[in-house]
Amino acid sequence: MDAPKITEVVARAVNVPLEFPVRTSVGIVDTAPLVLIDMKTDAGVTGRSYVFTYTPLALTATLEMTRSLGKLVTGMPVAPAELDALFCSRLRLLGKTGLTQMATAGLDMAAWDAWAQHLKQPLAQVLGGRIKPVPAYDSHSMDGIELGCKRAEGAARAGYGAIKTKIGYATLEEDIAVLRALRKTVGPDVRILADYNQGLTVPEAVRRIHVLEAEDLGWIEEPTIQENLRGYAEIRKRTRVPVQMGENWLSPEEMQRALGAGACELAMPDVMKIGGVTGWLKAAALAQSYGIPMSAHIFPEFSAHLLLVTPTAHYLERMDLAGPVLARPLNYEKGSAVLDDTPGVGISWDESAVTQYAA
Ligand code: SMN
Ligand code: MG
Repeated sequence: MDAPKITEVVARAVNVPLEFPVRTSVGIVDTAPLVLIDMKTDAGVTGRSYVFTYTPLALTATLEMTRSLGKLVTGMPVAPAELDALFCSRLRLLGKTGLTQMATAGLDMAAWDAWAQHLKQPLAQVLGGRIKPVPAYDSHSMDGIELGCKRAEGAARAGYGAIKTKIGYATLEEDIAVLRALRKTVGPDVRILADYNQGLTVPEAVRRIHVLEAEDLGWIEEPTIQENLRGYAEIRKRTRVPVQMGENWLSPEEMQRALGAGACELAMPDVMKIGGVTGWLKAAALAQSYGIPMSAHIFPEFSAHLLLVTPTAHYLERMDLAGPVLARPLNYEKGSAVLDDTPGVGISWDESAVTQYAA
């Protein structure tokens, strides 16, 4: 079966409101700046994906990078491996990282979606998996006690087996107060995960995590600056809460360096930053070879499919960034993402919302 040809790539910028701002110890994400990608083909299918730029400051540049690379691949077959080879060669001198990595990943995801639609199968099935529920944790923010407990209560009632909160308050005492209030709300059977978003120095991370060993946490995420692999190994040596990281790895090679340095017990690549579906598959093989449980960072629509073919699959992160512009937001039941037999990934846009939130 010949691969369809890419006839046009349409990229549009939106800035989507968030039900809850993503408050972290190092900054707040108030809205979701997204580049929406439609990869049209001559087989009547259109691959769709989105890229999240974290700040509106990066939205225009990422949009234009996506459009330029979209023009480059127009006319090529929807063959993700060939597109990846072209991106790697054409971006060798500049570096396939940062915004160029995000733009190429968006195009990679759209290509995989188009290919799976063309095969009339869900993406997970094209990759050799079977459709089944994908366990998720409900991801919250640095919400303080009142809102934090309200969100935690809702998540427990909805059947989530785990929740994530963001900590790194001014004092360790405040971290502990929030964590204990959450524990009181959800009871002993719901896992509590904590995310420092790189906010601590290594000595402060060792000090705080040492005390948090008594709080029965599922993981401590990004305790310090994620490039400091030696620092992560130091924290792991001196504390006993599983260290989680990976959302900021900008390639499978970066992941390999972190795992090789013994930086973390757990991994959570981001399907955009790691290089799309193509990058994710390489990351999944790395996690397997190191025996590391692998979760996904945001992008739940693609990540749900990818975790079904990840040998050491751990958790999907439920954090809805694109929901307001999706015609059909991802479905969750009893704390798991529930996919159906829709071909591809099932992303399509609510065009009136896209117009409303156009950036
Ligand atoms: C996070 C930070 C910024 C935007 C989205 C998500 C966070 C996470 O680090 O792990 O959810
Ligand atoms: Mg995080």
